[in-house]
Amino acid sequence: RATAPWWTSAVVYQIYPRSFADSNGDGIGDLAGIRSRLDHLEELGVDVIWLSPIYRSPQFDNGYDISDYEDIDPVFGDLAGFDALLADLHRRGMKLVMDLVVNHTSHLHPWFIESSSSTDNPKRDWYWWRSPRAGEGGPGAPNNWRSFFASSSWTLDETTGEYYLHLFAPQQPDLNWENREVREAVYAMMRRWLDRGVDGFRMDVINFISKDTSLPDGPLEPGAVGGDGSAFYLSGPRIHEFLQEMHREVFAGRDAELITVGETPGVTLEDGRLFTDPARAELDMIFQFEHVSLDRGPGRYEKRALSLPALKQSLARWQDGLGPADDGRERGWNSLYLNNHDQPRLVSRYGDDGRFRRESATLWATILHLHRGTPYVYQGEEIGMTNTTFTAIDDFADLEALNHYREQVELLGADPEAVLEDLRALSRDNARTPVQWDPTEQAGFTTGTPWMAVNPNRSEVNLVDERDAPGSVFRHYQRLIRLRHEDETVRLGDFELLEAAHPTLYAFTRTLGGDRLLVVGNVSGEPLEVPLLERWGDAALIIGNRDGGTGTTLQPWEVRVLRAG
Ligand code: ISL
Ligand code: CA
Repeated sequence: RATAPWWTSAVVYQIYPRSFADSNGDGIGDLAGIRSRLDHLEELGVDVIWLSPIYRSPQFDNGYDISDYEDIDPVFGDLAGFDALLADLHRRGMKLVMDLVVNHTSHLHPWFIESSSSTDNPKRDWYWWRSPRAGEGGPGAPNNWRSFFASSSWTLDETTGEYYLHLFAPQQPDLNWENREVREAVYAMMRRWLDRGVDGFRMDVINFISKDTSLPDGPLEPGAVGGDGSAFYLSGPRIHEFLQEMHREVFAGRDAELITVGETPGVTLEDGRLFTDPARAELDMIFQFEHVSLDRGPGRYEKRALSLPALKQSLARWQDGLGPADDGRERGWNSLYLNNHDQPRLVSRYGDDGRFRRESATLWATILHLHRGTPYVYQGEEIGMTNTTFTAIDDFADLEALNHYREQVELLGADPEAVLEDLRALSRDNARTPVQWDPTEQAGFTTGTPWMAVNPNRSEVNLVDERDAPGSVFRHYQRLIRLRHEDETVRLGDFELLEAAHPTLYAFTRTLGGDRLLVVGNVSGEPLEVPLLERWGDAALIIGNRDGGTGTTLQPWEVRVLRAG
């Protein structure tokens, strides 16, 4: 276990550059803004910074639609500014991970422009082109797949009269990974970024890159537009072959210092193991989505009450499934997250963002960081930022939200107010409001007009006030990060869930050799009697979030981490 990779004790911090810090007053966060806030990241104590995409992009999906992989978008800065940021981070002992979006490009990438120019263009096969299919109302899309961000996964290109595939927006055509030249171009681009000094990649929807080439219709879902094609592209036929090839071509010989994390929506535990088993040389770890799907219906924005037992048991199953074998050999590794740029704020979603904001934010942070895996902190999470206030549809910026609203209201005749209500709870825009650095009008994010309105609660929720308040969320994250660095049991101890069916108690142990930690959290706004604490009477409190922290009663949203005496 002494040989466990460096990232088993690391904490990653995700920056969504657009909303982090704006240096030039145009209202959009940028690289120079990030450079001006490195003291904060260093003080927090994180090891790795993951930057959401900063490459050249027309920004239909805030950079997840790349038109030039080799350059920085002018809205964020330039390559010299990037090199300066990278050097600053390295000087401070932090690593930098780039977002890698290679399931699709922008429709304005030269590859796609060439590919669409004629049916015999040499790059025609770099994307998924198909001729129209005969149907009742005349020729139409080649299959029935619905897209994540639009009704159909297919858009007709007038120039050649064929359709191209896009699992996301029409401005995000899918690359054809069956084509060897595509794969080689991607690997060469990745090598150039590594040569430039970056320390790894977070790979966007990487489990979607291999598709069943016959592209069959998917099952129809009640209430949804189109069919569900996921069975034909989730962990598709050649996915493991492609990732092993990428590993050989890009990472072999230098992977010990790097970190790779795959974003893998819809991944099963079985596939998760295949992706992260070190013996297979694919990825270091993955983001799975099971735990963040439990409070949603089958529809993307259908809010459902969360069952705590379901959440605990789900995470525990992944702890076990990607945990060490009986002989101690690592079989995989978990990424630990509750927030990112696609998820609503955790304190609003799983806690109480009113009266118990600090308590519930620190409770969830403690529970997550005490699991086995690599924790990810999303910007603003470390100060307990909350969901924002959306009055009307114009307050949303995300194309996923806007397209959903249009589809529901205009196409399906849904009640606009009901659709807005769903978006308020689950929209990705909740995560994308500017970081609240201070209590001033634009929260210290910009001197201009921010691209997205600052959350109106900036005068109560901001870094300046958070740093030194009693029960500070920021100070709590600092302590949790330090704990992971220093404590071998937090890093590598075996995980065991206790009281799996209890509706409001979150309890588990971590055990390494003779050392044992107990984590108990009260996931409710009422005091909770916890009889199992009687057996831990002489244990030492390692970290907690409420004064007192003794006895067998947990206060509302109280969490304790105890070390057996
Ligand atoms: O955000 C979602 C709802 O949970 C998902 O539908 C999301 O689109 C999916 O997880 C893929 O996300 C990634 O790829 C998208 C991009 O818009 C997201 O920001 C990115 O994280 C397309 O590149
Ligand atoms: Ca700017």
